[in-house]
Amino acid sequence: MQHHHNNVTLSLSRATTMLTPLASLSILYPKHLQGLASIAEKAMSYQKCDSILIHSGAPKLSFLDDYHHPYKANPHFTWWLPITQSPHCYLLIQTGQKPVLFYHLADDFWHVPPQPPQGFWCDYFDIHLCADLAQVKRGLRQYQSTNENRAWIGEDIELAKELGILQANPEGLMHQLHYARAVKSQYELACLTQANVAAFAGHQGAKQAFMAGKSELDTQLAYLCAAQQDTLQMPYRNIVAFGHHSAILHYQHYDHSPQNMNQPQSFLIDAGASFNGYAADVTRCHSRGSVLYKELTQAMTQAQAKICAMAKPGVSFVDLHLQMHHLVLDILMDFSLVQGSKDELITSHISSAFFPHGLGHLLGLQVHDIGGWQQDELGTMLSPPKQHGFLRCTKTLEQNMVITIEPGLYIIDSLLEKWKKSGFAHLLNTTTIDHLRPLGGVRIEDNIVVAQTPVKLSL
Ligand SMILES: [Mn+2]
Repeated sequence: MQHHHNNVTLSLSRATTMLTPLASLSILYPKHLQGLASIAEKAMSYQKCDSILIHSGAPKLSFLDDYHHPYKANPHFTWWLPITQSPHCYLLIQTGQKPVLFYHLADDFWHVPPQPPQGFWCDYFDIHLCADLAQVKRGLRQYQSTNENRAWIGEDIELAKELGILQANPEGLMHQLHYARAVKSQYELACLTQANVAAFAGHQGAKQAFMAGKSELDTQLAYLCAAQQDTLQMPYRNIVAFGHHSAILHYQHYDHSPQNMNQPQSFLIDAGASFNGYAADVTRCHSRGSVLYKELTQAMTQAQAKICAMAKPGVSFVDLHLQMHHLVLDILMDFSLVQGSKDELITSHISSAFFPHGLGHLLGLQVHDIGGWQQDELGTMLSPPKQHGFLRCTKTLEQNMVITIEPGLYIIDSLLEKWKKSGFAHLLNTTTIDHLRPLGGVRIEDNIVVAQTPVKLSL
């Protein structure tokens, strides 16, 4: 097999200059808040409302149980405030007024009660401490804006009604806000950077554990230990996949059987971390004893880096996805996983059988940040091309959007079986495919800030 190992010169800057000390968050925050205020005012004037009440959310009970599902804060709430673990809070946003926080301080001897609010953000809010809904209702009456002209942002619509608010998550308002959320403030970039610092530590710990022969479960535990975050702080369930498991896109188990150190082994880890509600989402591949997997990982890493360097303002994410398919096809040919003329390989869309998911997505307060298909503030949606239905982002990139770039190449038998029935079976080289199968697949994922010189947040 002949592989390309030519060094690509990348105009991709490292995030090191952005590794802001935590103290600088307090310096960046006021400007972030100013930005949010003008976004909210514009959205309110569009919606013809004069205030928004944002609910933090609340944990949900398990069926027939007195145990709650893990609490996940409303991202619209954490957009304003770095409060991720205090449910039952309300945030009142009014045109031209200081934002008001109704902070839930319950008398609860079962749990560690939320602490009275403290931190760099406190000065920017009127804070009311509330033990129950009645106190929130009383508190709301002190403000000029009224329920008729108030919009609610939150999951619990019954609660909105109970508070007398009829406009729950109005579409026009939500479109405005979701469109704006794609472009990050400097404060948000600093939070995303910090999330990536924790994720990097985790990835290093996991790599060590894998190399030492630990199981998937022990490798996951090593990740958490090194990242110093617990499972509930993970923005999604980490994928820790050895061997053929790495070809299962959302592999959801942690096998506890130890590795056979006499066999070549591959390892795909898609694992993140969080900071102030912001998520890191990073995938790396490692291997022991397999030249094939190592070279495939190198080839995919180089191709992925080329695409990362193209994440500039004005570029269509769909184009990046399609360009990546060309690079995947080149790799498939280099590694003799496919055969036949390039023209026929292109027409057959064979790269989709090996790279069946999207190139990436918006990243922020949600791992898959909302609004990936949204083209304007009014909510015009653009679906991905028919062949590429799983693409989560069809936007034209703008300065300071944050995206993931995560191409993959896998041996997925169910897809190859379908392929064989398509009339293009002769394009597959089953010998090499059989060779790669036990090693699963490769995915490389980084977090990129869109800019003239794109910035890589993942380390
Ligand atoms: Mn991702």
